[in-house]
Amino acid sequence: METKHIKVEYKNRWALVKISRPKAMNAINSDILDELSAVLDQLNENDDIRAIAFTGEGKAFIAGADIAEMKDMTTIQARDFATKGHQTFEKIEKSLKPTIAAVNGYALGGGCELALACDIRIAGASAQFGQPEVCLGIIPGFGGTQRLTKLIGPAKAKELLYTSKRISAEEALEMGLVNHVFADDELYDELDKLVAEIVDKSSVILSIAKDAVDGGLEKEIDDGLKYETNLFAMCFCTHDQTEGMDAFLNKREAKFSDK
Ligand code: CO8
Repeated sequence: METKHIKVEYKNRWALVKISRPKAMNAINSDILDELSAVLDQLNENDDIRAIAFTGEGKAFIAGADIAEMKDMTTIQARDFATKGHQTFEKIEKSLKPTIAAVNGYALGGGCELALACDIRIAGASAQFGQPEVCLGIIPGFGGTQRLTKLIGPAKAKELLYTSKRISAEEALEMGLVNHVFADDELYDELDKLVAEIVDKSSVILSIAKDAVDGGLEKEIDDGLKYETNLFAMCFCTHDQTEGMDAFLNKREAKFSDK
């Protein structure tokens, strides 16, 4: 599929999705959402791709949704735009593959929200995060009020929303918004290293682990533990459980077949 603003780099068993509209700081418009959605469908169905990472072209990760496109929206158009954003970001959140945001610059509004839909976030030292929507007379519409709150708690999320302030990568690290901060020129090497540690595992077992964590977030602890128990038991109907344990006991490298 031809895409104008989404570039996909195929790496060794994983894909790097680059949002590429640098003249507008990679601001997300409807066309970008359509392209991203189609690219995610392809990657999610591709068995050779075992993890998906996201980054931005130039000095921004994504500086938010396109303000010029939103300015004159009707209520219905705004609802449709937000719904399209949710449907697209859910393809990231609910992907069976691990997802990683490599935040290389501004991750504001919808950009921060795209990073929040990923499993893991890493950032370059000069990256900046924020939810500046109230300055524009709106609130986050691509999941920011929900996912940010779950990740860093309601008090910190509200402070970011109410003040609209931009925070540094180091502050984001302290808040638990990102997993790691690296020097800007080391971000992609560190991404390579991180993904390499993930893609050599069994993709079927990784998807079960992701399901256990995400499914448990919605549950009380007792129900969450039952959910984990069932998923744990399900691992024992996979070939990769037999292979992983046999490899350990015979002191050899496991060769997972994703079955
Ligand atoms: N939308 C449209 N254009 C943008 C955006 C954006 N979000 N961000 C930057 N641009 C454009 C600028 O207008 C400018 O265009 P031009 O060259 O034609 O004048 C170009 O990108 C370069 O930007 P700047 O000159 O401003 O570059 P600076 O380096 O001075 O500043 C910033 C970079 C700090 C990133 C600054 O551009 C900025 O503050 N951008 C806006 C950030 C923002 O408010 N983001 C939140 C947007 S709202 C949102 O994301 C809501 C999501 C949910 C929507 C739900 C649907 C209803």
